[in-house]
Amino acid sequence: MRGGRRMGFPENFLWGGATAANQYEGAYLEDGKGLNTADVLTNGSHTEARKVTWINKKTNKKGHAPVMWGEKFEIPEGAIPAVLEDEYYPSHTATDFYHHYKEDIALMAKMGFKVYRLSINWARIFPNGDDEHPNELGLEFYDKVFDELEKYGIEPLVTLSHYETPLNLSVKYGGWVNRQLIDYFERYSAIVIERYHDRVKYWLTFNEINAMDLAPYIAGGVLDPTPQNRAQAAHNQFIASAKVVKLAHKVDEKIKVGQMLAFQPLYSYTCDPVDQVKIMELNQKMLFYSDVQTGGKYPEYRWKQYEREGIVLDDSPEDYELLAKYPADFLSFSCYGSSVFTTHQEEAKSSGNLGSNGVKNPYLETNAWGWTTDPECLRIALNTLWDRYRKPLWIVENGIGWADVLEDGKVHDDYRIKYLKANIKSMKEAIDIDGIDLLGYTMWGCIDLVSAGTGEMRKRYGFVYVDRDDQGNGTLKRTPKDSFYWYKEVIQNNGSEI
Ligand code: BGP
Repeated sequence: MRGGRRMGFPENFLWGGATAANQYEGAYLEDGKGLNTADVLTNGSHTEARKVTWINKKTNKKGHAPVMWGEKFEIPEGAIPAVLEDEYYPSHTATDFYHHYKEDIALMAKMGFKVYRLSINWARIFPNGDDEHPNELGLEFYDKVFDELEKYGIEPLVTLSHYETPLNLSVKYGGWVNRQLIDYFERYSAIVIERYHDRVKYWLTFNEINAMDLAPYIAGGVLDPTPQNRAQAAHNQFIASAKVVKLAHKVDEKIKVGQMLAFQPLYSYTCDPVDQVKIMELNQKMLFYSDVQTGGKYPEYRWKQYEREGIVLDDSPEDYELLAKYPADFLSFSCYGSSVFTTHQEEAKSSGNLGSNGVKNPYLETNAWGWTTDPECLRIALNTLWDRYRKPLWIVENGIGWADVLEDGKVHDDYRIKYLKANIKSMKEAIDIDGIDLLGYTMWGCIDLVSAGTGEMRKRYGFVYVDRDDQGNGTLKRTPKDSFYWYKEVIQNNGSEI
């Protein structure tokens, strides 16, 4: 007998928030931590890209290279990414979770979090990535974090690498393009999974693995991001992921290892079939990553692309056996809004719908960084992924960046509440109308942290305001925003009043 009247979020639905070590912890060299790739990224702005700083040790020449678009990323020969004096690096202090973890976790508990997504900073555990032994002080920090979470009954969801390749692996090996990184990642993962498996059931391997297309340095420390190298780096991360699934299941069969994909619905500006085909191809570009990591197999369209472009992978038959045998247990993703595409740029321009961020959607509002609030995007994302893989899904990032203002000890972020209401309603529909198996929802940047894309502090996502500005000034004092109290109620009534 099927049917009945069970509507709304499942009883054990995992409500919570998400952060990343490099954007939140600070303490960038404390207790033996090494540098990771994010530690040499400068502060940008929404008009100027973030840059990686470099130095040529022989000539002592220093400089900056933009990092977002692979093709433009250029570091002169002989130079290596490095920390420069007289340069401000937002991740070095971030919002200092390292020294505020007790206070912050207490705030999460106050909101009623069931889950907290955090990343382990790989370079805290293996400062150079290829060290012989792990750094015990780094491991002890996460012992304390998990103790604190346990105290409040908050389930951790741990990302093994959230744009956090140890810098040495980038400088010495060229980043993920080198197959040796598979072994180093496996060793690191084994150490933390063995140590924490009793307390951490849910793991993710690489944050937004498809960022390899857009930002190969950020995604994998790749210093020479040719199409060939990006394809190889992605392949190496797939193999590393499969190896981690294998080892995690061996350590503890209760463990679930998920994939993490950056998902964005893409709409056509026109009804020209040419635009629809282009969008289909752009979607293939994004879903290739989940076809392999969650689906367990390279899709034909990708092999055809490699044939056309003359890309040849350094691989082996065992690689493909591993991929097929150890796909991700669940598929998690980030989704902030949607975007629009057309080949008819002139048409969009003449109707006033072409902006600096590309084609604008006249039906949607945007924030100061041009990101849309799309009340349907989560339902669309969830259906697309569910239809394709039929594996449990998890929204691990969603939220709105805003230059919040603290006035008289308060932040009135009604725009954030409005955004979240629309998005939570959309995921509720995916459960109620479409019957999708959704494990949880972790709002991005639940306590203010540094922006990954721009390095700004000004672009805030949190339920909690942190007193810190773009020059690194501020007391780091934490102040709950209006959305803090609102989210607390959402969790309390399990989303039933959205
Ligand atoms: C995702 C990243 C996060 C995060 C978020 C918001 O791509 O996984 O690390 O920061 O986007 O982006 P931004 O910080 O650029 O506003």
